[in-house]
Formats: sequence, structure tokens, C-alpha cells
Amino acid sequence: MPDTRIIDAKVIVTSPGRNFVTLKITTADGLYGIGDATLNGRELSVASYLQDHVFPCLIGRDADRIEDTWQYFYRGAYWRRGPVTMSAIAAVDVALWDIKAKRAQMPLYQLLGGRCREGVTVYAHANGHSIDDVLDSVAKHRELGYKAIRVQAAVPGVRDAYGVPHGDKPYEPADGTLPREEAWNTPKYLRFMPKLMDAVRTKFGFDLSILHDGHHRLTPIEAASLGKSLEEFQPFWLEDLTPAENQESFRLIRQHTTVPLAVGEVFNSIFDCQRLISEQLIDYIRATIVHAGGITHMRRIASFADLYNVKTGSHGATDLSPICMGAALHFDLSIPNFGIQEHMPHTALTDEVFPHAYTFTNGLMHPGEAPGHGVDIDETLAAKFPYKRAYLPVCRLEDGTLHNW
Ligand code: KDG
Ligand code: MG
Repeated sequence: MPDTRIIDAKVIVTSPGRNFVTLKITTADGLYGIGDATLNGRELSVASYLQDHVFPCLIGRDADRIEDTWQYFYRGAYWRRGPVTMSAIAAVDVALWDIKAKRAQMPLYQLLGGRCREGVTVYAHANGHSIDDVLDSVAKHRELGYKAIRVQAAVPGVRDAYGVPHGDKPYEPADGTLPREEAWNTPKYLRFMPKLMDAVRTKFGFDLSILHDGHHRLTPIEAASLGKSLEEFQPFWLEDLTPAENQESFRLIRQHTTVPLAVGEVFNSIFDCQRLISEQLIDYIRATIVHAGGITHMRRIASFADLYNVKTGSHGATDLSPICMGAALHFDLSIPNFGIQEHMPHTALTDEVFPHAYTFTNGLMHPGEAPGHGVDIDETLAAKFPYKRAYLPVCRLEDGTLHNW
């Protein structure tokens, strides 16, 4: 019998262009597994939660008991849920699944029940300072093979639209040593969006899946109005139109539009989407492995969603490390109600720090056949890039009122 006791756990914080927090767990029989613990803009809280509060209870536990360990850290904390706690639990969970699959000498998706599809359909980002820029970016992504593309453009007369890069740098929202202040105007955005969608459909037709992220900036009635105005362009989904703390607000949007709705990148628990799912107020749940309790909890969310015809559409921005991406691809491949997966490629340097088995071909990603989740960390290289404080921006209306972002 292998000795599956956990004998070591450590947190690795590295910043190869942006911050990532990684948990590494080692067992007595010499296996190790890694999990992503990155919480954009609040990275060190999760690092401390793991080191100060999880590690003392983790050492000596049986790495094979994944569900029991999940329950232990969820119930045992007394203070349930929340992004910091759930990211820490996710990191432990993913590291343990990695170890179990390595011990079984199987790619993780095989342990999760095997594949339900040939590959994972992913969507790319086309961002631009103008409609023409966006059209160029859509064309480039189509050439790369993407079948689904999210479009975000600067809104004329609005200083900061969501998802648009500043200057020539690749889009990276956490870009300030203090939070940058953005200025926003909803009526201008609502008037502009049909023009953007129309231009994309006119140039590329209707075979391409087009997505858009509203990034929580609308009220429910504004969201309903946007949905109505974009229906004729048949978007694949409209994401995060309104904040979802109040799950009932989606009922109002639903009464007015048949546009598919996606929400949940900031969710960390099944209870954040219980009503959204059971009342079929959304079509895609965007919760993700690293922020919603790992593979164990995401499987629970997906199974619940499956009962109500809600599909998954996990968050996959660059602040989720390649470890999260690898784990997500195994999960996506193995569940029946997968919808789509976001793919925002990491920089070459990040890919060097996190060597991985996953691949992209012709619009589909595949997690690869390496035992475990197939992502590793080069600790020597990681040590060369120390943590750099970086905040997400805050958003204000033009009169200075603090708004949603
Ligand atoms: O950490 C926040 C980012 O991940 C977020 O701004 C990206 O909204 C986002 C998306 O849909 O990728
Ligand atoms: Mg989003």
C-alpha cells in the first residue's frame, strides 16, 4: 500500500508579469500535486490563509481522502464560503486530485469519468479602441482557429470601457500599485453596443459565436434593454450584465429578453447561484475551479446546473494561473453539461514558469494525457519574479459616484 500521508505543503508566490499563488503538497510516497490559489488583487490573503490556518491541519492527513478533506476545511472553519476561504480550499482540492491522478497514472479527466467530448470549445477575446480595431482582432482570432470570440470595444465619449487595453499593452485589468479610477457612462454604452454587434455580424456573418461581457455595470432594467437591443444579432451570451448578489434581479432581465445570460466569475459557492439555477434565470454558470472550491465543488455546481439545463462557461482570464486552466480543461472534458470555456492565453514567460500538457487546435483545447492535471511549476524560475502589489481598478460614473465593476 502506498504511504499517502501529506508530509509537506508550501506556498509559492511568483510574478512573471502578473501575480500567481501556487500551493504544492507532497506525500510520504514522494508524489506531489499543485493547485492554483490566485485571487486577483488579494493574493497574499490566500497565501496567509493557507500557511497560517490550513497547513497545520493538512500535514499528516491522508491525501487520498479528497472529499473528506474538502468537507473538513469547509465545515471545520466555521466561517464558511467567501473568496479567500474558497480559493484556499480549491488549491488544496486541485493539488490532491493532481496527486491522486498521478498515483493512478491517469490524466485527471479519466478519474473524473472519462471524456464526454473530443475537446473543449474555448472563446477568445477581441478587444479594441474602435469598431475597426475589434473587427481586425476578430479576423485574427478566426485565423487562429477560434470558433467563439468575445467582443469589447472602447465606447465613443466614455473614458474607460471594460475589457479594452490601455495603450499598446495586452489587456490586463490589475494594473495599478493603487486602484486606477475609471469613468463610465451607461447611456452611451447602451447606444453603442448595437453598432458594434451589427458591424461584427455584417462582416463575419452568423456562423461565428459572439460573446460580450457587461462586467456588472448595468441595473437589471438597463440589462433588459441591452438584451432586447442585441437579440437580432444572436449573441452566444451576454455576461455579467448586472451584479448578482441579488439573484432575483435576473428574473426581471429574463422577462424582457431571450438573449442567453451568463454570470458567476466572482461566485465562490453553489449558494451564490442556487436560485439563478433552480429558477432557470441564467443559461451559463461561470464559476471557476480556483475561486469556487476546486474540482470537488465545481462538480457539485455542474451537477446541480445540469438538472435545470444550465451549462458551464468557466472564467479563464489571465489572472487564473495555468494550473487552473489545466484543471478546468479536465473538468470541462468530463462533465455532461459543459457549455464553453474562456481562454485568454498567458504570456510566454508565464507558460515557461508553468510548463503544461494542454494544447489548442482549431478552436478546441485539450488537457493532454500526462498523469495528473498536466501542469507543473518551475520553482527556480518562479523565484526570480517576486510578488508585486497590483490592484484592479475602481469604476466611477462621470459625476464621481462609485459604480460597479
Ligand atoms: O480578476 C478579474 C478578471 O479576471 C476579470 O476582469 C476578467 O471579466 C473578466 C473575464 O470575463 O475574463
Ligand atoms: Mg467577465
